[in-house]
Amino acid sequence: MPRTGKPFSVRMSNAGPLGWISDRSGYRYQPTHPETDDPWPAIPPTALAAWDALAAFPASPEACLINLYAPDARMGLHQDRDEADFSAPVVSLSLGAVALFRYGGLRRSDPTRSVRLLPGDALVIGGASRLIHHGVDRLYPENDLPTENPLPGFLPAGGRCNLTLRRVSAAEA
Ligand SMILES: O=C(O)CCC(=O)C(=O)O
Ligand SMILES: [Mn+2]
Repeated sequence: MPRTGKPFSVRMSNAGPLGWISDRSGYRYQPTHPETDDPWPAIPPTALAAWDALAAFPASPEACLINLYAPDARMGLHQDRDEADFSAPVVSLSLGAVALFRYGGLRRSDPTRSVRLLPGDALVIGGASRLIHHGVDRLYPENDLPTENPLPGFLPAGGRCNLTLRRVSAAEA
């Protein structure tokens, strides 16, 4: 986390030309992994296909943030605003355990609602809602959905993986 250097409860990595990273000095997008300096791997074709089907945006995503939730991980209320172009949506894809997703308005103090995100759900955060506050309050690791672990060896039992596809730079005029 910026300033404190404390770890997030969610583990993160990226795919695509740019990846979102956070460290003591703040949040930013960069083309390489901060520890290995290697480029991020390519965005998986299935994720690109989801973007093409759902984003209604003429350019490809530049970043795919990979969030890995242990059963007790959560993500505090925040806005996705480190991107230069808010005309593109954020497309979010959920795998693994059910999550309680909270979303509100453009102001942090706006009232919020919650919805359960199931494995296979896609959520588009765009248009007038592109900058809404949102977060994940909890997982339901013992949910009774008849799903197998989609990422055995990678996703812990009862864990969740969320991918967010994003445009980072402003589209060329
Ligand atoms: O895990 C989720 O559903 C939300 C992830 C998120 O808001 C983010 O990565 O910015
Ligand atoms: Mn977010």
